[in-house]
Amino acid sequence: MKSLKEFKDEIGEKIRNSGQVFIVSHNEADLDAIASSIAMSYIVRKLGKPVHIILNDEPLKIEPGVKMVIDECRKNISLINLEQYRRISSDNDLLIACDVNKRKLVCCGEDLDKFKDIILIDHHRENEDTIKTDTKWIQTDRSSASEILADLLCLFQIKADSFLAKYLLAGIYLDTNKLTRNIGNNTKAVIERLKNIGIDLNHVDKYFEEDFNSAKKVYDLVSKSEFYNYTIALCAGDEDTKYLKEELAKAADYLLRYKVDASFAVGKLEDGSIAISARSKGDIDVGEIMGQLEGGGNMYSAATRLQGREIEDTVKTLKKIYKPSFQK
Ligand SMILES: [Mn+2]
Repeated sequence: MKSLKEFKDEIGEKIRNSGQVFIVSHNEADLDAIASSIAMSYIVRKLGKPVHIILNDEPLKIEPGVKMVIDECRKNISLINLEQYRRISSDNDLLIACDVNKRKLVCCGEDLDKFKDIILIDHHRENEDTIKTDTKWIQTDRSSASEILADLLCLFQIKADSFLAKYLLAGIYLDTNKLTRNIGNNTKAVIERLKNIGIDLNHVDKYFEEDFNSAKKVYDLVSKSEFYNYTIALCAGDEDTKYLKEELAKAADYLLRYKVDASFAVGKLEDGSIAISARSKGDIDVGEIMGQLEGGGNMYSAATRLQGREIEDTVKTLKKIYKPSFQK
């Protein structure tokens, strides 16, 4: 397997040889998505290339923490939507996908053939929908894309400024349930390095401030939880309540504080599809379970979204899938 240093050299060359560089992350960007994308844009800029982050989420639906980050850095970073990308695209464009590797999760999934080359940097497992490219760094034992980007910045000898350090720390906070799970030695080292930049940790917390009504929805959902086989917590919303994806993620995160190995939160999204957020302490592979339900992720954190189903039959299917073979 190649080293991160070799990967760094490889992408450095591809960036230098491209006309302009576009960075994309998964739809409905979260803090890890936006932080890793911004970090990548610092690298491209250092190599002297024009760089744009494509973010095609509906402005009103962007979650508050991500919106704060965007508002803070809008002056320094070019954020464009899909339509704007299509207007300026040319033959020698490079695409870098951060915190995502699946075609159906990026807004430019239909445009992938237009890029001369594509680079993937992610911490989610690959599957048959993974974007085809030879240039990828996918490390599922890393807490977050932000952690990987923090290491890449070092290799490119770029010192994060206090803004970028805050964003990366926020990305790591998000994907580790505020530093309570999925923290390896490398994660700890990265966190130390970022903290040493002298950032105000209270400000990182600000990105996580919750809207009361949303928090109440999360706790109401959590209160519906049932515990199965003593090791699994599952909560499911009713057919009439619409949740945001992050609300389901928060409910699943919350449930891990109990004596369980894994947790699932099932609920209906605004568009009528059913989403599941799954979390694990490491003994149950939730990435594999979500993989069987058209979704994905990794051992600790995974999710899916299903069309044309009801809550009840989704829960039934889910219960059939998590059986002891996943308990490693
Ligand atoms: Mn992530």
